[in-house]
Amino acid sequence: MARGLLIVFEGCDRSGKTTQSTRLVQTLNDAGVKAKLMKFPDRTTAIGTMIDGYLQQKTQLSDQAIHLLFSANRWEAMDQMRADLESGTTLVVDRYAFSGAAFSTAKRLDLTWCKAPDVGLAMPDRVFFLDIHPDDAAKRAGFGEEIYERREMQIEVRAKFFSMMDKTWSIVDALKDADEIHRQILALTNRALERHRADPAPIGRLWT
Ligand code: Z5A
Ligand code: MG
Repeated sequence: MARGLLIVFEGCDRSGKTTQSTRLVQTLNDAGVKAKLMKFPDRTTAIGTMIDGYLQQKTQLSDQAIHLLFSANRWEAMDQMRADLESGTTLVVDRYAFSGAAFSTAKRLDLTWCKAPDVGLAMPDRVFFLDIHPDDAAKRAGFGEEIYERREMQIEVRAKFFSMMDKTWSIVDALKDADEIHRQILALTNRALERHRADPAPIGRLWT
């Protein structure tokens, strides 16, 4: 049996990652493809509770400490993620290590330092970048509630994401209608699944 694919959604605040990752899992499951939705930060764990307090500006942490907590929050999920992938489940993940590097380097931490704790995580097979200008995102519900939801920060983060892209990334116009975005992402996902079935590759290791 082929392993599952690791599909990641990245993008700035309010770009539609949760909307689109949820829809993708639903459609894949409906089509008989075993798929599971995941999200980082996972605020339900002990580490995730600390991250949530920081994001909601209830607690303070140094830039380095919060960066390492975000990474630890991924590592605590990694054994289960690898087991799911190996057993044929496709994982659809709402934010991943690229968010870690983009947000922390936007705060002027060094890129090599930022990547180091995430080196060796399972490597995404596809990354969908939902692209929206922060001025458009600000018009959507809920913008501005958490610590990084400021225009200047989001503009900086968006540029950092662009600097990290490689051939596994697809840029998707997040201003389009949600149905149209879903169709585009589904087509790209189905193509990746077909290619993987024809020519399966082992799970890669991120940034190695
Ligand atoms: N962070 C970090 O610093 N380091 C890390 O390692 C990680 C994260 C993993 C919390 O992330 C913060 O953690 C985040 C980065 C940092 N800070 N910021 N910014 P999060 O994932 O919990 O939160 P978020 O991604 O920033 O926000 P969000 O609310 O989850 O946004 P979203 O998932 O991209 O969007 P959405 O909920 O699907 O949609 C937002 C609204 O727009 C909603 O009302 C939708 O109905 C609407 N929407 C969605 N699609 C459309 C379209 N196509 N047209 C019109 N309206 C739409
Ligand atoms: Mg979200």
